[in-house]
Amino acid sequence: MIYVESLLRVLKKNNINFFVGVPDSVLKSLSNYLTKVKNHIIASNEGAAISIATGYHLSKSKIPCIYMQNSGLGNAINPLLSVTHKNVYSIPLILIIGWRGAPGISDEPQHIVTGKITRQILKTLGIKYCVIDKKKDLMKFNQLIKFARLNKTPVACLIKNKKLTSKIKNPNKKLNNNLPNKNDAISALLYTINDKTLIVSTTGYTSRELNKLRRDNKILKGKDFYMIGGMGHTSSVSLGVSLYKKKNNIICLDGDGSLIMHMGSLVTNGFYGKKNFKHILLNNYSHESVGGQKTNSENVNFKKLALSVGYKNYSIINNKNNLKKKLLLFQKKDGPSFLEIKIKQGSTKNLDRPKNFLKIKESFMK
Ligand SMILES: Cc1ncc(C[n+]2csc(CCOP(=O)(O)OP(=O)(O)O)c2C)c(N)n1
Repeated sequence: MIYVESLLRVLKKNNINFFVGVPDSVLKSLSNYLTKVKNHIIASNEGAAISIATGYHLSKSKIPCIYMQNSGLGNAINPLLSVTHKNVYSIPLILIIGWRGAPGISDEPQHIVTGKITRQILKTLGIKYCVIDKKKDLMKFNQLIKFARLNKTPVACLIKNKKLTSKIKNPNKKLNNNLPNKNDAISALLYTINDKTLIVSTTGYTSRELNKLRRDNKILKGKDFYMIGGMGHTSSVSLGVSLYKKKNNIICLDGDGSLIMHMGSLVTNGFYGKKNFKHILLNNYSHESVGGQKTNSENVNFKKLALSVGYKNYSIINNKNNLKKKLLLFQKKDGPSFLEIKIKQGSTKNLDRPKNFLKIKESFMK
């Protein structure tokens, strides 16, 4: 086990005290600890995190630290190759990467794909790395930081699942009991859709809740496509489906963290979306699936945002009353439509995960 406190001590010793990243379940104790730290930014996506860190280096001449899940390397690759690389601007960065799907550790198929090649990706990017499994690995990490400083280049450490912990416990969250939770909202939705409804649901607990509710209640109306990966791309997949399935209502079931990750997609949805495009945002102001860290969505006026990029209407649900009625009404409106449902945190315990992806895809396509 590694304590966040020990990891941060190594960084502090090297005069590193600026942090930016995207939350991840493997690094949950790190990002939760950092909420108490002054120089800490939660970025919309991992490419933005690398870029904010680059800007920090340009202004302070100091080395920043970036944290992310290995699936976020996909978002980070562009600035890592075309801006910070040794042969381009040569920017020293310290990456802390949560290693989902590390070989030998059981994980979900989508994580196993990325986990298997994570070291290869880093090698291809020319990024030296170490794996931190035990306390003594922190010495290697320390050496790498010195290498980054000397050679003005990004370096990384990989941390496997359940290896990082902290002495500080997370505070209990205050819940607004007037709001529905994710389960309330999704089950109400399932009782209002028709046979032709196609739901595309976002990464994390939303897809898992939807999958479980379908199974437990044997709801056969409509079909789902679970975005178990590709965080932030749910509305784009929905748009793609909606353009050529004009007789079906397409419901994009999004999260605030996911929507913000690739918010530019809203512009495309607003421009190209047709009557059947229905975007539902389950807004709990947090990355609940990976530990409840802030998404900063409380600063977003989704009404102004959606209407300004071409959505035809915006509706809001901010209490538990008449959920089904409101959801039915929303689905009757001609889109592209946007519905914000304010929800409280709190998901069903021990949620299992969608399995058999090929069957899910085939059933959706039928
Ligand atoms: C590119 C990428 N970065 C990070 C993650 C880790 N991750 C999985 S779910 C999730 C949180 C999603 O937040 P939100 O959309 O608000 O939904 P909630 O968890 O609150 O239901 C994160 C950060 C990921 N899967 N992919």
